[in-house]
Amino acid sequence: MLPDIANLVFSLFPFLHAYSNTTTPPTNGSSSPLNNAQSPPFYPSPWIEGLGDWGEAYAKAQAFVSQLTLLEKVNITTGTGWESDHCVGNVGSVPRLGFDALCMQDSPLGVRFADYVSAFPAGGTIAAAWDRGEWYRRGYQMGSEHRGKGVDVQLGPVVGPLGRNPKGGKRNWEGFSPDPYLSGIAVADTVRGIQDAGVIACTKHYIMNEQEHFRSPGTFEGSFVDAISSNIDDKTLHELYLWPFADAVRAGTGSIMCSYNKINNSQACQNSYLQNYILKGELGFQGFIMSDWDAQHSGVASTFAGLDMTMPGDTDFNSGLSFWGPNLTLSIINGTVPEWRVDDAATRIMAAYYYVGRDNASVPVNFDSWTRDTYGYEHFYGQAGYGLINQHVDVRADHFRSIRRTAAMSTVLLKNNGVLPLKGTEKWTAVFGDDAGDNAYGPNGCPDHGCDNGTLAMGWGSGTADYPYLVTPLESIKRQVGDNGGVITSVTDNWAYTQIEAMAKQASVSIVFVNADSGEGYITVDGNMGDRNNLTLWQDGDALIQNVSANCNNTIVVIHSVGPVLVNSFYNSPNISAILWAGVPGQESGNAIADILYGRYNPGGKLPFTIGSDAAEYGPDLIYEPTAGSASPQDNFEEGVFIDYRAFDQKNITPIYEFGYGLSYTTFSYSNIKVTKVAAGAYTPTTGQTKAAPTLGNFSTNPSDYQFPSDITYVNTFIYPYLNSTDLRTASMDPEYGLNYTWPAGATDGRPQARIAAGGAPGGNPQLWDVLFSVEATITNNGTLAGDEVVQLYVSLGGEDDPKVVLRGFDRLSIQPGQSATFHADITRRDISNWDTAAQNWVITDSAKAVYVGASSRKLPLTASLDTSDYQ
Ligand SMILES: *[C@@H]1O[C@H](CO)[C@@H](O)[C@H](O)[C@H]1NC(C)=O
Ligand SMILES: *[C@@H]1O[C@H](CO)[C@@H](O)[C@H](O)[C@H]1NC(C)=O
Ligand SMILES: *[C@@H]1O[C@H](CO)[C@@H](O)[C@H](O)[C@H]1NC(C)=O
Ligand SMILES: *[C@@H]1O[C@H](CO)[C@@H](O)[C@H](O)[C@H]1NC(C)=O
Ligand SMILES: *[C@@H]1O[C@H](CO)[C@@H](O)[C@H](O)[C@H]1NC(C)=O
Ligand SMILES: *[C@@H]1O[C@H](CO)[C@@H](O)[C@H](O)[C@H]1NC(C)=O
Ligand SMILES: *[C@@H]1O[C@H](CO)[C@@H](O)[C@H](O)[C@H]1NC(C)=O
Ligand SMILES: *[C@@H]1O[C@H](CO)[C@@H](O)[C@H](O)[C@H]1NC(C)=O
Ligand SMILES: *[C@@H]1O[C@H](CO)[C@@H](O)[C@H](O)[C@H]1NC(C)=O
Ligand SMILES: CC(=O)N[C@H]1CO[C@H](CO)[C@@H](O)[C@@H]1O
Repeated sequence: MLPDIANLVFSLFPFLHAYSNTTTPPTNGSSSPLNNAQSPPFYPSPWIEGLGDWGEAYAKAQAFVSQLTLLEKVNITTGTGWESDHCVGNVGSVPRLGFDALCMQDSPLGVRFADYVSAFPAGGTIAAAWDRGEWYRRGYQMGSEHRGKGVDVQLGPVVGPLGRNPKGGKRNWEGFSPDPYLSGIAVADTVRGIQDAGVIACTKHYIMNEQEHFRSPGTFEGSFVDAISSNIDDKTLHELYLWPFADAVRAGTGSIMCSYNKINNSQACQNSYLQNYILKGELGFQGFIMSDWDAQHSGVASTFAGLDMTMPGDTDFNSGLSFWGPNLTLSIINGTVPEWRVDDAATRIMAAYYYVGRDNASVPVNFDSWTRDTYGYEHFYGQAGYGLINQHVDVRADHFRSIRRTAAMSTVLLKNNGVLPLKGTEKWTAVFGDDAGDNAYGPNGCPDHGCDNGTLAMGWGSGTADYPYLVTPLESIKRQVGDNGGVITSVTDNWAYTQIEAMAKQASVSIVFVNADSGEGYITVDGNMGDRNNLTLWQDGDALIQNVSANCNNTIVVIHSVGPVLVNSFYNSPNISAILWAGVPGQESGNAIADILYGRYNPGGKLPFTIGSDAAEYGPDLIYEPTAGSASPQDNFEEGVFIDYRAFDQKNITPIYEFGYGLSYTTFSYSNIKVTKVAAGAYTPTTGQTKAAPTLGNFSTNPSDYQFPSDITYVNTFIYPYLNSTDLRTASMDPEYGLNYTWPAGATDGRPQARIAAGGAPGGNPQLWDVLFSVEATITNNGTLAGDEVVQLYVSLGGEDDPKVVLRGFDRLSIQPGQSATFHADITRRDISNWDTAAQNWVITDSAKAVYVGASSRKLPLTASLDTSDYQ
């Protein structure tokens, strides 16, 4: 692992326009202007001020941190090392004040490494529900489960990756949607839900961690390859990838995790431009930045670049060494880092703690991540402190009910020739596919779910939780048919051709389950190193569908997948009577799909991504091989804002199923669009200065005050804040100790700093959320069944560089047959602004703008122009 000193190097140069002013025209590979892009320096790291509704939490945090000694401050910012304590991440405690060590725990869909917890639908699945209430409720329930286990910080939700390329591995299904607006609403509601339950949300991974290959420095085919660099221009950063993070910050996310990759060739966790300028400056983020596990690559450089908490704390897993811990103590007492910076880090952590009310919600940690045994070592890796470590507390409450409902609400009906809903009176029901049944190893039989056996209800990697049970489609359908006295048989071996053919010929209805999986890069499944190698179905799914449908003219296909899959081979076959996309729906999978198939729940989900007919249609491929001539693979985001439906629209490619598409068992008609202009003031850039950085208390510079206390039992490889020697160089164990006296200009400057025009409050300039237009339309259920319609509002920003349309509003309406409902959406200033790279602010351009309302990104029957003349 090489220390990345990009920030220091850049401080030697004037402010580089690495985040270029213009959208770069697509070019090939190394000739791209983005190739080897550099990230400009920005210092000092902004300190928390209590902006927005953070005032009270800030005051409490400051009062708490003011009581702390330097060692105690270092303790709460530094992780204690991998597998050193109960949770996947733990910092030190403050025993003197009775303050327990904070516990950070995966994952974005439930409590990882624990029993008696729920396995919720993944983010990329519930995005398809397009339902704010469900997102909030899921967040609240996940937060409650974490709280019940003693977790302080839930490591979720995910909006990085956004999903630039659907082949991108684990993090795509953990996140919501490649559309930034949809992701932004989903992340904000999830954050509010988690934090209303009294647990700190950690929105991650900041930023542009769009693929698994090369995300961290490592060995590839025998040679060292440095972490991949996502190279991006300023406009694309703001209009696409940063957008949902701004929503998360505005919703009050208590923490944000910096990612493994580099951005413009500077490691995310020490990228001063993205952490100091963009996140803490422009977005006014008041919480703390935590590193992804081992994503910290330097000590002082990351401290100056805005990192507030290092996870899991050690340089490499179980090295017993840390870039912080003793090194952070040293960097303060040797005068390199000003005290206000560590005070700020500690205050941000404590402010998040008070902001979500953990002072009233906290229970002691009652589980252990590293074993399910009831008794064991408190410090697993160091094998110290034997005792009761797993109390097996059941935290699930009745969450299974909403898990089932949300999974049904997230199911997207892609095709239906009238066969659905099934009556339950079908003479012979045949179920096919490995994806219909159980995993022979059990639902949690593959570590971190790193296999594709049995029905797929979550991807693999750290973003998972153990199932309390997994209801398979086969068992739910069997129960349904059995209750009706019907006949049901199944073949779950996809390669049992003879049996498949024989059974399909008999069946009055065949239901075929197929899937496609992805996950985190440390596990390879079927040759897929986290990222998918292709967009086709796994387990020979296309052949299975072909073998069944060739013999049965009433074949229903159900797809469980982490994202788009290619359906070319079967979607328009006349024998395929219906197609459903069910995502990765969590523990109630079978019940939810049976609810849809048998009409107990009328499907209303819509695709949160595009289904094309070729992987290349989505834009640049993932990088699967190192880039010649660069230590870091150079991933140039040349396509700008044109990903997913924006790319299909730009290139005039007709997708098979477009973004926002989804059918119901009823039908809806759209009429009467009405646009009302709302009086709003002019947009005023934020001006003025911050206060000076507060310094909370003082510290001794005498090394003997920081030595290991004689009464502490040293736990092997545990990271402490103490020094092992009174000689500072010896204590640092760093051969380069004291070598670099020139740190970035301004890094130690605690004087008042100029505010940023586009900033001013959490999320950015508050006037960006001024409502400029309100839009209404009438939606009529002209069918015969009650149903939900996800009504979508798109805006055309009108510029040459702009996508044809961008999503800017939606609502999921339940409408009775023959009835109408009024769709209402507000259009904010932000919704119709573009990022102006020269002004470094949002502007409403003079291009003609229009609003569209309809059922998908390509079915937009209603339109009106937006008169923005007063707002330019
Ligand atoms: C730091 O945290 C560790 C682990 O919780 C604890 O043993 C130690 O006493 C703490 N040190 C200080 C100075 O509070
Ligand atoms: C201090 O940090 C350096 C890297 O900057 C590392 O090599 C060294 O082991 C660390 N020292 C301790 C005591 O963890
Ligand atoms: C699990 O899946 C793998 C890969 O598809 C397959 O080779 C293996 O036989 C399956 N194991 C069981 C027990 O189903
Ligand atoms: C795509 O990947 C899956 C999973 O590894 C594999 O089963 C399938 O055969 C691959 N498809 C093609 C066309 O190579
Ligand atoms: C399927 O074929 C059967 C027998 O030819 C026919 O009765 C039935 O209507 C067909 N069903 C569909 C959905 O086309
Ligand atoms: C409902 O309205 C849609 C859109 O106008 C139309 O295509 C459809 O035919 C109507 N359905 C019925 C049953 O009238
Ligand atoms: C610090 O001292 C303890 C106790 O003497 C020792 O076990 C540990 O290995 C030392 N840590 C480092 C990083 O040298
Ligand atoms: C201060 O301590 C830090 C952390 O060990 C080290 O990187 C830096 O070189 C030291 N600076 C001086 C001036 O000794
Ligand atoms: C970008 O905009 C700034 C501020 O207007 C200007 O100074 C700079 O020259 C521009 N850079 C490029 C590459 O156009
Ligand atoms: C720890 C550290 O950042 N060391 C750097 C000090 O400066 C030299 C020369 O610029 C670099 O090579 C070291 O990596």
